[in-house]
Amino acid sequence: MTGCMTVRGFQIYSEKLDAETQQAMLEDLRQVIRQAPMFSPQTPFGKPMSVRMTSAGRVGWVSDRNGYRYAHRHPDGGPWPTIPETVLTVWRDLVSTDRDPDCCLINFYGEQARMGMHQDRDETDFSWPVLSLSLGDEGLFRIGNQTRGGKTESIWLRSGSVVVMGGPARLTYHGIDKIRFKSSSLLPKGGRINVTCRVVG
Ligand code: MD6
Ligand code: FE
Repeated sequence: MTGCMTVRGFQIYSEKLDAETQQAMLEDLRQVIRQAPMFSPQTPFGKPMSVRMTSAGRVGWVSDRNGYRYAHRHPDGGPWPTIPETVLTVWRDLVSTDRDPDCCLINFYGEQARMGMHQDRDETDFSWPVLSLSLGDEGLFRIGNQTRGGKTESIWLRSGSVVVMGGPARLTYHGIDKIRFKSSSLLPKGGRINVTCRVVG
């Protein structure tokens, strides 16, 4: 494991998870996806998002014509699976042993997927950081400011990279500009998985 660097208050651990841990986490996530299939959300404006997603935990993040929110059920009507132990282990190591996250959101990026600049602000409690885990192809992560616009800094997140977004950075704008398709061999068909854990409040 290499050290941690801080960019605009984001703590970035670029090789936090070793190959074995990544593989074990991937198997856990596949189990979650079998129970709660990935879906293609629409923005509140009716535009399809390019990432596919699902969740584990007490609540899951959903988006459709009714807006962005946390829901107690998958859009298909089923319950969300529990958060895998491999994910909780990282949360307990880097964030807290006092409280586990309420939601573990799983995003999948195919070759053309991206995520526009956004704040994570659908939670009611911003005192807890958001923990992000990346698996598979590299993603170009852009970090902005507390308000939309202004200068930004970008960093490639690799398979096994972990980011903690907390404290003054909790409401900083960020996004993924693109992925480097097939830069990793973890996912045989290519693509990138990002897992974010949150206390929703
Ligand atoms: C991604 N990540 O890496 C998108 N959010 O695919 C996020 O939106 C994110 O990395 C909150 C905290 C850390 C993150
Ligand atoms: Fe985010």
